[in-house]
Amino acid sequence: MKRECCHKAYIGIGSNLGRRKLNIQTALSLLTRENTVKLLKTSSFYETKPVGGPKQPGFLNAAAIVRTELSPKQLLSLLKDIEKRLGRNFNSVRWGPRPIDLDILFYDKRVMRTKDLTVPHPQVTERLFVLRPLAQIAPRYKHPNFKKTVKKLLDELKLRF
Ligand code: A4P
Ligand code: MG
Repeated sequence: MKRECCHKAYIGIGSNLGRRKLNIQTALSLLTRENTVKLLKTSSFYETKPVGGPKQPGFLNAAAIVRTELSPKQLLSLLKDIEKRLGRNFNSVRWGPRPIDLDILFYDKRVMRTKDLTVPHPQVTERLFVLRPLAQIAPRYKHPNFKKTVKKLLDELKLRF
């Protein structure tokens, strides 16, 4: 019998190099080619201005919800693998341009911090380019630290800009 699984992960997606829409679509199809990951929901693609880092092209941002049997660490390793396949240069400057960026925003209600992985993603509450697409697909998800929904975090962040 097929094992019913298990965890829900919320993925933040960004691209500002090359064929951005195609990069995101390819990343999503590579992600779900694994039978350990099932795509539940994908947001629209949002045109956004670069935040931080060097002068760089505009981004396309999106978010996705997946169901997975992978642990957070295994999922991160799969995301890094997909970034590598899409030509991401891991030696470039922090917050620099990239064909694809895949972040674990949330994983169930898990709160964790290791050398390589912090969940929830530490910048979630500060990034309109993350919260807008996420609020489209998971408005009622409650941030496990702040105890506020994604919709509320987005509304509060909008007031600061
Ligand atoms: N890492 C730790 N926690 C996580 C997590 N929850 N998910 C570690 C993914 N990775 C995590 O991350 C660097 C290392 O952080 C990883 O190797 C992993 O071990 P990264 O995603 O490769 O690097 P990054 O994207 O430069 O850093 P970070 O902190 O994810 O920053 P952001 O928030 O992704 O900022 N402007 C617009 N408009 N749109 C964007 O998408 N993105 C950035 C990058 C800057 N400006 C942008 C955008
Ligand atoms: Mg990132």
